[in-house]
Amino acid sequence: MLLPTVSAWIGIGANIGDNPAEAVRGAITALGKAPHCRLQAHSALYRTAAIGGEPQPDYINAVARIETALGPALLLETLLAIEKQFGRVRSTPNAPRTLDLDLLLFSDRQINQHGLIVPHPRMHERAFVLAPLAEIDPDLEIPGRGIVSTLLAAVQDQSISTLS
Ligand code: PH2
Ligand code: MG
Ligand code: MG
Repeated sequence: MLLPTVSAWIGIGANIGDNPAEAVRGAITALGKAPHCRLQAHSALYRTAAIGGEPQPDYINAVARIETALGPALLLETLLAIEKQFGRVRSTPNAPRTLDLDLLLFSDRQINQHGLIVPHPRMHERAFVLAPLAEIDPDLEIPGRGIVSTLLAAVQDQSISTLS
């Protein structure tokens, strides 16, 4: 049976563990293999200074776009399950993590239910999200916030670089 699908954008981050870049690459692969999900596009990997929390190692960040037949709640469960596979232990907000998968955007929908807020409430001010997102979808509109490439121009002071 053919199910209706939408595009969803996932923010990927890791800054502790044996090899954070491998975790990010593994997460991109895992997203493409998840039930009712297909990988459409992904950015390069970026090295980014950690924002918030205790002093901690730089992050490796990337963004992926998937096509999914899941609703937002089931997609969020899928993301949490992949985080767990990669050894994620939940502690405090902004603590270092082996893998963080954030549901950034779900189609063009604005959602605020059961602890899930979409668009992600801080994505529009974070270069570690906007730069990889601009690589795959520069003209995308973040509902209520603006166009990705315009928002990226406003955060050029945040230091990030692509992984060589
Ligand atoms: N994630 C956070 C907090 N700070 N900083 C960077 N550079 N990259 C992240 O992915 C990140 C962060 C909370 O999830
Ligand atoms: Mg996060
Ligand atoms: Mg998260």
